[in-house]
Amino acid sequence: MADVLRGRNVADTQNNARKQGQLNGNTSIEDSAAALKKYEKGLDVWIQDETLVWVQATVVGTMKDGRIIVRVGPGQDSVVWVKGDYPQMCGENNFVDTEDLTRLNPLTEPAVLHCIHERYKQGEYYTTAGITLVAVNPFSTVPSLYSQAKIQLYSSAQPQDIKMTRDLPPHVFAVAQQAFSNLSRGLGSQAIIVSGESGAGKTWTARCLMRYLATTSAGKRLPGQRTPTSIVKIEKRILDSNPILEAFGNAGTVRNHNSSRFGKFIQLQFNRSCHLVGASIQTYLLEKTRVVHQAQGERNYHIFYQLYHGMSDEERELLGLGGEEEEEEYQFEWLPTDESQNDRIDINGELSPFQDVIPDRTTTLPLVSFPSDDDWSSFAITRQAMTSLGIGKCQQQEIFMLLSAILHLGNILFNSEAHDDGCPCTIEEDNQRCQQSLRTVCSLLGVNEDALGRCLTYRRITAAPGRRKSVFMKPCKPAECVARRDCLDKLLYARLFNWLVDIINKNICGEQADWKTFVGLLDVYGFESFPENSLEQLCINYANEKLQQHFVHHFLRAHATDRRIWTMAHQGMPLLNFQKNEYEEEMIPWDYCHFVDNKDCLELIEGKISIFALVNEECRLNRPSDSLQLADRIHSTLGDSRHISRPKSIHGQAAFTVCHYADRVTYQLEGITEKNKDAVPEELVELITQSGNKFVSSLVGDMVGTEGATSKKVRTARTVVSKFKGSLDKLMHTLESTSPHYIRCIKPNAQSRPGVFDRRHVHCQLQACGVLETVNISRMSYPARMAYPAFLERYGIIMRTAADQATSSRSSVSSLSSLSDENLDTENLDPQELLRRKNQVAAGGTPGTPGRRRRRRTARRTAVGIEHHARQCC
Ligand code: AD9
Ligand code: MG
Repeated sequence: MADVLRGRNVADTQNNARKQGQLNGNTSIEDSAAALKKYEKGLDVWIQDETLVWVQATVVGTMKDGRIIVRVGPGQDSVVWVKGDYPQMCGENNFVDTEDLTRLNPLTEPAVLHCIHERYKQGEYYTTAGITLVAVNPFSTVPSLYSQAKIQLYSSAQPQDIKMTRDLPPHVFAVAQQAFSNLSRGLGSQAIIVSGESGAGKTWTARCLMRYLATTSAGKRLPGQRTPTSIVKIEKRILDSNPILEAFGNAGTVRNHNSSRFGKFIQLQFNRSCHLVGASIQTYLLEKTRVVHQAQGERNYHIFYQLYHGMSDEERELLGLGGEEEEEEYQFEWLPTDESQNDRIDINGELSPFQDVIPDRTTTLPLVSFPSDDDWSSFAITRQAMTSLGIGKCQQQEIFMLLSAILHLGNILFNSEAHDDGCPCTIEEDNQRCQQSLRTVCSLLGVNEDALGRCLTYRRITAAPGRRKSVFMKPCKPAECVARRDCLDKLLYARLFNWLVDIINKNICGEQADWKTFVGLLDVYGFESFPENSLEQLCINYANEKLQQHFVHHFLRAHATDRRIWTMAHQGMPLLNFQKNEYEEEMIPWDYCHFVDNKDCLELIEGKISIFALVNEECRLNRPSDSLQLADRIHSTLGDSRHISRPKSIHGQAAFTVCHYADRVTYQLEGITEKNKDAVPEELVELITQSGNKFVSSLVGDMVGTEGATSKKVRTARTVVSKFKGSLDKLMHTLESTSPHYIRCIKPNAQSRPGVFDRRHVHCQLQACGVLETVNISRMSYPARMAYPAFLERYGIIMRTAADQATSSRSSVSSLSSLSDENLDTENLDPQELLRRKNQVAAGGTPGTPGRRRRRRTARRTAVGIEHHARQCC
């Protein structure tokens, strides 16, 4: 390390200087003049733009008052006056060929955005960003991207030849291969963390990873040796878990026609010979509200539509689904006709309803998404997958009966007029569809009609005056009846989903003795910020904060060579402290790095005195919740944190704003306590337990005596945030034991159209998923290292004498630190030639050819650079 000097580019200096107030409006005239000196006429720069975020411009001149005049576009007359923020240098990057964003020179935010855009235009959807892979969703079928030949290309890289894997073009397979290679080289378990906003391609990517790892591990055998049948079987079962989980856990939303409404972590288990021998699946926070409420233009879970369209007439009769109606409308309240989904842009660019091709799941990777628009064929796939996973015909029938009962429950309505007349609320008697559904629900669930009616319309009150406990039933108001019905429905669906996950796990999980290591695939919801945010968004964004912290720690670990330094970072020390030490040791001039750990924000959400603690406390008090009071308590207790504030725009409303690493989000507190309690009335649990249908009663068997109990302790443990925090802590613990790999999925436009790249939309995502932060840290930590000869080769053109250029010693390079404008061999140069040379230096020579890239990589590993000084001079 002592021999190592590191270089970075001029844009960093500007950025940092600006952050320190040197280049803002308050700068001294001398500083400003010095800064302006760089903006020579003809220099290419990036300037900010409303729509395109950053656009390229050419400097026309500078003014005494610190303004810079630029021209946007080569043939354009328009002259823009740039005030305040200084433009950033363009350099001469070959964007399309830049496979790793950290190689951009200068490495700036506009260059990152532009590079991803240019590559997208050329059909290059994958780009590396340091230790992260950026994957842009093409929203169109690109068969060559996932062909068998591609799999072979990546899997042919021998595990030992880690360099070869790295030199292959960025791809999701490269990440999978890297993880698999690490596993084969005995480097322990691996994890691939896939993140991104809804519709960005996380689930698609996770499916590709699964398919690749399954195929590769099966192919890892001696020539002439056949893969054991047991391994082929387990691979098939593992892959078959996808259609089941997607049918029951995915739904059409306004953002994604196949949106996963739960998070999942799949551990692919490998034995000593690196054969896939099993898997286990952990799911998080299923959106159960969707069963009873779908926002405008959204659908219920796919399985309901599959059931409705996929069954034969006889089967439909048995389930009480009736004949398939010719009309557009479904006969169920909770099965909305998804008109907006029908108008969805097809992946081939034409307007058509759900026209994805069903993936050929036997031989190749899914080229387009599952489920298809054809619910009938999707249902066939789901059924076949169930069979493959050991869910027999009878059990499938029981599942379908339960699903039908859930649909019919939604048709049960309550008589509010009776309540207005002072009578107890009842199930509507005059409504034929309602009465028919009531009968069907009872027969499918195996419960008594009167008992169900009473459970839905009366609530049990337990009073304990003195020592004697008295129980009585109180009629419910119509709204309460509806809430009880919905609660029963959500309970049944969530329990069914968990049951399925358990069954899948039982059938795919390898014996503990058989597997040694695993590759974990994490597909969780990305950061969310809507006009209205509630408990769900708080949990989701909390999970993203956790993952961001994990990422930053891992990233720092990868960058910090000193164990002591890493420990400091791990303990939440701001980056600036430990990097300062490192750079001081090497006598490298230090600019403060403004990146800090997001520990404080996490402490605010999950700490001892935190938002979660206060929301839980509200549940524990078990009193009618008052969101305004809760808001006051949150602000008075936690107001000192710089990560929380009162929302400015929402006057008099119970809300708080959290400043997350990605964005500021305002959360509404209305209804949050009820959501957090997620209480299920005991009477409903008892009703289901007493069901004559064993399958149905078994679903809630474990709830009796625990969830039904009312002791203080149990109530606290059951809250949604406590459960979520618990499962997330476990996940983080597992991730800590692995070597992580990161894939950030990017949605190029909100309309899910192929060929449309909305720069503002992409820029927001790059910010939210931390890509820009990653690039920033890379930049802050001096990623460029050059060998002395390479350094001289590159910067020699600006040195004064030929003798200087010929020397390749360290001292010659060090002498560049005293380089200034006067040393430059400018006098004899034509101004055009000088500008060309400067642009060449800024662009890092002639990038692009693989051979050259490889050479540079080698040079970086061995040696040194101090581009910093040279660049300052140019
Ligand atoms: V959500 O948070 O679950 O709502 P995801 O999982 O990020 O979301 P998903 O993987 O479902 O998004 O991708 C959305 C759609 O984009 C898919 O259904 C495909 O139609 C499309 N997609 C995604 N990735 C690719 C790809 N690499 N090639 C082609 C793709 N199409
Ligand atoms: Mg998904």
